[in-house]
Amino acid sequence: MAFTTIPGADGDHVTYCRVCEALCGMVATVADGKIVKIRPDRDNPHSRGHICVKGPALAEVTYDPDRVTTPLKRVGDPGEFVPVGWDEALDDIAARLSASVDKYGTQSFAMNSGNPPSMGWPSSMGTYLFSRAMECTKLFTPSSEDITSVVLATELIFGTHGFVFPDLAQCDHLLIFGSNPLVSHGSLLIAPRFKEDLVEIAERGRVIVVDPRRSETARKFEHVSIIPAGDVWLLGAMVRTVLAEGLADLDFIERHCTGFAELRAAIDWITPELAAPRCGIEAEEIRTLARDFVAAPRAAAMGRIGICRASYSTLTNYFLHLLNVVGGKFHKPGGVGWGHGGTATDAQSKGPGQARHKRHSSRVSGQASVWGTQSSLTFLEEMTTPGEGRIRTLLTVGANPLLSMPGGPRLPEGFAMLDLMVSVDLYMTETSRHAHYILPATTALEREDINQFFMNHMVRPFAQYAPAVIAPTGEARGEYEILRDLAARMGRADAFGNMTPFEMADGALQAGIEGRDGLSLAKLKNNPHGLMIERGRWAFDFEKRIGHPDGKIHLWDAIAAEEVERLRAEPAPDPNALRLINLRKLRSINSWMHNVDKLVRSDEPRLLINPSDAAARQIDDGMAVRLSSQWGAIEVVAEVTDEVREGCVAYPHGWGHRGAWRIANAKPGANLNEITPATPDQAEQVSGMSWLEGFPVEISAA
Ligand SMILES: Nc1nc2c(c(=O)[nH]1)N[C@H]1C(S)=C(S)[C@@H](COP(=O)(O)OP(=O)(O)OC[C@H]3O[C@@H](n4cnc5c(=O)[nH]c(N)nc54)[C@H](O)[C@@H]3O)O[C@H]1N2
Ligand SMILES: Nc1nc2c(c(=O)[nH]1)N[C@H]1C(S)=C(S)[C@@H](COP(=O)(O)OP(=O)(O)OC[C@H]3O[C@@H](n4cnc5c(=O)[nH]c(N)nc54)[C@H](O)[C@@H]3O)O[C@H]1N2
Ligand code: SF4
Ligand SMILES: [Mo]
Repeated sequence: MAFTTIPGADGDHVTYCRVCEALCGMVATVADGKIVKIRPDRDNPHSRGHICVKGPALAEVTYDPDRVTTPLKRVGDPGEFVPVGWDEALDDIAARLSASVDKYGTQSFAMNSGNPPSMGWPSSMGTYLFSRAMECTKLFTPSSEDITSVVLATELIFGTHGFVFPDLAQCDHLLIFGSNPLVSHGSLLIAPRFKEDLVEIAERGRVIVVDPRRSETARKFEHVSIIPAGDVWLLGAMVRTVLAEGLADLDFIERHCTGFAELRAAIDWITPELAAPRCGIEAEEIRTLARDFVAAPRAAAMGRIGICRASYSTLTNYFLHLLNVVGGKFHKPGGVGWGHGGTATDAQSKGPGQARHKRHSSRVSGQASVWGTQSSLTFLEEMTTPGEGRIRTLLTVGANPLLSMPGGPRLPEGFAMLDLMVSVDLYMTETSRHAHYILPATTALEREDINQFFMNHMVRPFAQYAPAVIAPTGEARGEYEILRDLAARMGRADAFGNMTPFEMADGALQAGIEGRDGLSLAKLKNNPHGLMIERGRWAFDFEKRIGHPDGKIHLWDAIAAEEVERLRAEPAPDPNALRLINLRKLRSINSWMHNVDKLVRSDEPRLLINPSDAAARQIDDGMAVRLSSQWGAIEVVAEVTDEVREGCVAYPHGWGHRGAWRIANAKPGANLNEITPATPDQAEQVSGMSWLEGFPVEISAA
């Protein structure tokens, strides 16, 4: 089959999706200059014909009549804009931003970059380099609702935050804590055919899913139901069982670890009997889970956001790593470990103190930045509290914090105080409608890209370059182009250097792993469906990847010790409390695809509630209910189902639209972040992580 690489030319174009981390291969058919069809790319050796409903829907987003396709300047209240030319917009922004930063210092400038731009290479490089150009010290990202706790826990143990993930290809006993890959398609580990991998693991052995909800993944495999946020107890007691029953891999520990005796002494009190009522799993079952895990020769334990956003999420992730390490599953086939050798990205992540880096504490609450990004819970206070360093200018790039951040609905109080707010986005969203300028970005189908940034956390490494399928709609431009131009107009383009993002990527590809991959940009361009890369995942010397100066894995650490003491003082949970957990659906991605009719037509956000909790509150299926917490109240529709356990309710975020979206605004549903804990004192203090799983809520008939 012949393909064309000329943007907008009629015929078939090979590309890949950038909606989620699976990066599935797709083929887009263009006729009369327009995308008329998107189908899975069966010749993509990585995703091998897998896509989900959201990939093709990128075409609907691209041609959405509600999309912003020309720079907009605000002329009145939020939402009142007129079109302007690029030069006029960029010149005015550059002049105002420069004047403000000259007067108030770079600490008065903040950036908020969101999830979609991080899925692409030029878009993420553009955002990163602009933050460097501006010497930005106030960077807000979704990290504190997503990964900071993993980053910190990984660094405490390994001295590097290079992500550790399971070897799905060879594992035959997989424990999954708080992830639903059948819907999310995975995160911090890339396997577009995740479901197939799990099915094969289950055929060889077992897949066990620990989740308060009988999720799509839990339904298909073995489900262990847990009290929301109970994982710290379960994992602590599992590690303790491994130690107390003499199951630890002493040989590995002797050679590669420090802190074994301290760990043993410090967690001996976390007995399965103590943990059982706190996680809702019988003591004997906890022991069995631990014993079976250690006994399986090729076993791995993985976790994701379900265990990353509770009040002990750093310690939870710490225990998860410990389970793999002391259980003898680290850096071996079928176990867990780093990706395939070292890359430039790894070199940057190596070295203790990177993640813990508390360079930029909030000048108001003192909450520290972790991994270079601020806790979202400090965003509002940094805009509204007077004094030196108050945020006066703000750039958002592909972020919608009004819907995606705890306390988001209150952000307009801060936005109203800004001298300048600029949003680079596809839409006039709940957030960007408050900006002084909206600068229209291209969609993934309108820009060339390369996936090299993701290669190192692929279960099977794979490289692909894709040209743009079509030329940008209207006057839309890529993030890299926009931000480089803006920096140049401010005389700050030095940070962008002389190389294009693709020249940089080419250099990294050619360097490969010790020059062994034999890749280059030219080679990828000649292989449009992408290339699998042969690298022995366990062939490299993992000790070289450990960042601690002593070259050892640290089983014990001062921060972990403090967190264990804090846990010890934790009062027993209120058995009558109703706790909320978050929900992701296949047809939805965070807040931004709800304007695609074919995705949302049959999808409405519902509050899942167990029949016994519903009966106790006289709530029927389909009833409008008031869902409230200490931080706010929203009205939602209940769905009575035993999919969630007693004492647990689930609702998705990213709804309650009030932007300039005709379809999304008309959908029912409320903004979950109206009721999530929203002040800095509610963050997990060591990591700044928001408390999104397992916080107490009340429900009554509306
Ligand atoms: N369709 C779709 N795919 C997506 C996204 C999306 O919005 N829609 N978002 C993307 C993004 S940004 C990310 S970060 C990834 C996330 O990828 P995942 O981490 O796989 O996210 P979820 O699908 O939300 O799965 C989390 C699971 O944790 C469970 N859980 C909640 N609380 C707890 C708890 O206290 N303990 C335990 N053990 N489990 C708990 C939930 O019930 C849920 O089943 O998904 C990505 N993929
Ligand atoms: N309560 C609660 N809150 C959560 C979560 C949760 O589970 N529960 N999940 C958290 C997680 S894991 C994440 S990652 C965040 C997501 O948080 P955000 O990234 O802030 O939110 P998104 O909904 O992904 O919004 C992305 C914005 O980017 C725009 N956009 C889409 N594509 C592009 C593009 O190619 N270029 C540009 N410039 N803009 C684009 C969209 O129009 C939208 O305005 O939400 C977090 N918030
Ligand atoms: S799973 Fe769906 S959203 Fe994710 S990359 Fe593949 S097609 Fe895109
Ligand atoms: Mo995320």
